Amino acid sequence: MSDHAAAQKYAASSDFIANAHVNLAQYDAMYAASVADPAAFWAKEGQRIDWIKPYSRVKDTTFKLGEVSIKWFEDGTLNVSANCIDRHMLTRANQTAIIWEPDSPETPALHITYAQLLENTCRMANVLKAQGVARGDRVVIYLPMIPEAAYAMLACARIGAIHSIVFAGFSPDALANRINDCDAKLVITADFAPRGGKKTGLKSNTDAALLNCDDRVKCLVVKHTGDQTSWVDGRDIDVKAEMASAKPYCAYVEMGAEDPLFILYTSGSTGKPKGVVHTSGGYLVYAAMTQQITFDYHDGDVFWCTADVGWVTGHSYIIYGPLANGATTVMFEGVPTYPDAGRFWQVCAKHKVSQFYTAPTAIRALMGLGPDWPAKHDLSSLKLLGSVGEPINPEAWSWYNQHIGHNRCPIVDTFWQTETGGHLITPLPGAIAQKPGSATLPFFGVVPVVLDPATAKVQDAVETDGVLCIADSWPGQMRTLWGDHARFEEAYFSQYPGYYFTGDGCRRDVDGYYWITGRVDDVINVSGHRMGTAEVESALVAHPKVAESAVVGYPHDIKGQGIYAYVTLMRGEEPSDALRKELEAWVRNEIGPIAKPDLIQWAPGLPKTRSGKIMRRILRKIAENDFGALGDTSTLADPSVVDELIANRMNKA
Ligand code: 6R9
Repeated sequence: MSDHAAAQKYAASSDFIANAHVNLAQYDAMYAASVADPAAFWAKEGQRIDWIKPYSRVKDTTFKLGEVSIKWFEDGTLNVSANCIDRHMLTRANQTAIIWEPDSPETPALHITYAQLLENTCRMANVLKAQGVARGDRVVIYLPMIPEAAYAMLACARIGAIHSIVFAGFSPDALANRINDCDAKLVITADFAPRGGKKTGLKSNTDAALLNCDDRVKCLVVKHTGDQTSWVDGRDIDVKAEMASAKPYCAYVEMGAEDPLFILYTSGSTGKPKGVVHTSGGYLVYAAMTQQITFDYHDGDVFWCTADVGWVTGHSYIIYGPLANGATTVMFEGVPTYPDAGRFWQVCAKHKVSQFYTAPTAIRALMGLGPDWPAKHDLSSLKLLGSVGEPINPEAWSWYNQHIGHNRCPIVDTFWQTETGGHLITPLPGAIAQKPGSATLPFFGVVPVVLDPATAKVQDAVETDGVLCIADSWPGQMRTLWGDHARFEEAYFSQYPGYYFTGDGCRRDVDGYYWITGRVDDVINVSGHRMGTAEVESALVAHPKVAESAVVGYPHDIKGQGIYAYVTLMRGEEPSDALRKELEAWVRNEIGPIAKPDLIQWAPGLPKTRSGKIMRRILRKIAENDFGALGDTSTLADPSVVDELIANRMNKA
């Protein structure tokens, strides 16, 4: 197996460290304090945001099965919208809050100041109020990456309504399920969503969804492209027109720290999606703190998180974290390869982006198109790079480091989840040297433990592997599943009583660094050897002809599980038996004979969610030659790749 401890360490430059919010000595001291006395630590950090009524009770949490309850800053009151906007008005009214970069580079970008953000949010809030939306009501947001998405989120927070964003790439069925599950009063959508030069009809999708929802659900429509859509009088409302005539100010509502801020559905592997609930106070403190410290954000920096707001990463690191800190945050409507494969880098240069945060899948895709694209653009404004969503393989890390960061930007590999609200395990760039592929060490207040999956015993040795659990609560943690607290306890606290179970496997190396090996159900057992599929994938993509790969297990007569690898080749490479042999030998060389794939299928495309996660559940089914019931495929970016993979499956036995 690869030698993690010996992996090369990369530290930030001494200049970077000198200016960083947190250096190593500070990290050590603050981390120790955060776990020795969490209430005292967070009592102080809670002051990062403005409270209407101060809290006196900081932490009231238990992971005890049957009684799981998580409350932070419980008796404090605040308004999240006021924290993200109003409190900056004295000092930053004319500073840009949001830079909106449209799908087409021909369309001018918008620079939305904090003063404009306040006015537009208030107008939107008044439109919602006029439609009868009140504190505690649910509002579903089904919008492209446009400024109205930010206004809608902050308008809900302002009046105490609970938003639930549904990816603009989701199907009418997925939308209807979510509207019904949270019993939303209203859905906010747009006529069309332009992405990569193509337009998706969001309004027509919403029309289809609403056929399966209560007749009372209202529909606010942002006329974004201006193309014609159908219109249901009495139900559909032109938001822009209503905003224009609405009052430009709306008072914010005093909310309890534990009042829900949003529900975000995650694509649970089976059954109906889980409505993850985040509340107001703890979530905002944690999003703000991690945005500032993990990315070492300073006043004047321009922060760009490329996620969609329909993903938790967009919630915490496009909207709530940056705006709570008074930052300038970039919101990008488009895709990395439109109009060409240099778009990300062109946008970085155009807006002088300081911190750039994206997913390994995007990096691998762009890596496959070659280093000439980034080389065309001035990337000298970049100070730090980030990665999120899955383990980043060392080759992608190196490419990112060399061709984007020019070997001078720390890379923060941030491990976290929809459920965790913000980063759990991540290098702090001025404090912790990075090892490519490792999320390194825990954020403040986070107590990771590694358990043996069979015995549930805590692994005390520093160097170990097992399942990753968290021993105590942190303020950004989810509080429940919408309408189903029993399922919440069952899903996260029942496997390993007393702990929050992340669902991920990990290794801890001799330096105490954590290496996330992927979801536990992605661990395969080949002839008695436990192996993270990510490890085999990482070896495959290290081959110069391989662009991407996904590895799953399938039943194997002799080995228990065999290794089934789906491989996407670099553009211009042709599949052949010789190349198949070459890849087998390559993996054997990289990891060892035990990791040699038993079956390799050439995959022109892989089934991915809109957030870029490969849906291994589907690939497992195909590999098992059991593709009758693939389950919910509504969250796939391109469902047609599945048929192609089934047709050319390797395990027809
Ligand atoms: C933020 C987000 C969560 C799952 C998580 C894990 C994987 C995320 C990672 C990572 C390795 C990282 N994951 N970040 N694995 N290294 N830096 O992605 O939330 O969509 O809920 O996914 O993603 O498997 O459990 P979410």
